Amino acid sequence: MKVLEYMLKKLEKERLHMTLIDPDKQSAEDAGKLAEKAYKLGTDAIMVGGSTGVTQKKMDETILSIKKSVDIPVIIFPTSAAALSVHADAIYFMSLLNSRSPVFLIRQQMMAAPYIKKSGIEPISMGYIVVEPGMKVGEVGMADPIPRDKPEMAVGYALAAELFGMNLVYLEAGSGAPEPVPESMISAVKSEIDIPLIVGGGIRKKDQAQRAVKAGADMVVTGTIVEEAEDLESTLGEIIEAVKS
Ligand code: 1GP
Repeated sequence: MKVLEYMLKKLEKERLHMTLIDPDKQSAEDAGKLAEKAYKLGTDAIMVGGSTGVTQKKMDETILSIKKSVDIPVIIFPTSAAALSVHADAIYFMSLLNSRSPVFLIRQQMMAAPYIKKSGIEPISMGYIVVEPGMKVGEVGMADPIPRDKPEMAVGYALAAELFGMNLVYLEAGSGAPEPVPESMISAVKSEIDIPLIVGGGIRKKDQAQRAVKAGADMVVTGTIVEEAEDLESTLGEIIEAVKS
């Protein structure tokens, strides 16, 4: 089954949780161990990517190690066209819709497209929208982050993604954000679009995950909590439970 099909099928019954692993933050072997723990706790897919320091070698080694440890899709969350990997099941073929730079809107994609087509990795097209504070990805991606009190701007970008024919929309507060995407923005976007909505950035506690889902997130992404938590069972475990309940 294709990865998008797997997601859409699961979404008929429940909300999804995805675990983000940054290949620059630990060894490939440790990445495999983290992914295995998250998998056993019920995460639905592993995303691999980061804003800085991600090389092709790190991507390849990390993805191969994760693939050995889990039986769920491994999806590239790309930094640039220079660090992709044929070992993943799918790639978010994404455009940072509120970037000021054509590099992140379409040029990286222009460079990556021939490789993706040739490799046979499944592309899942996604409109990526960075919300304040945006953190590192906002800086690196030269975003004009959506102000937290301007949900209508997020709605406009999300609808544009849908009208472009994209498969998914991702509202991103940035990895390690002090506060997740505001619930009012999640619900405003969700009420206007018909494609699934991913929300991530700054979600560290079960009540934050619960509120995101209640506001309309179809899929919740957590990354930092997996890197930092000593006791993944009680932190990530509770978040996944909150997403599913
Ligand atoms: C980043 O949304 C993801 O792209 C995850 O953010 O690291 O804050 O969980 P955190």
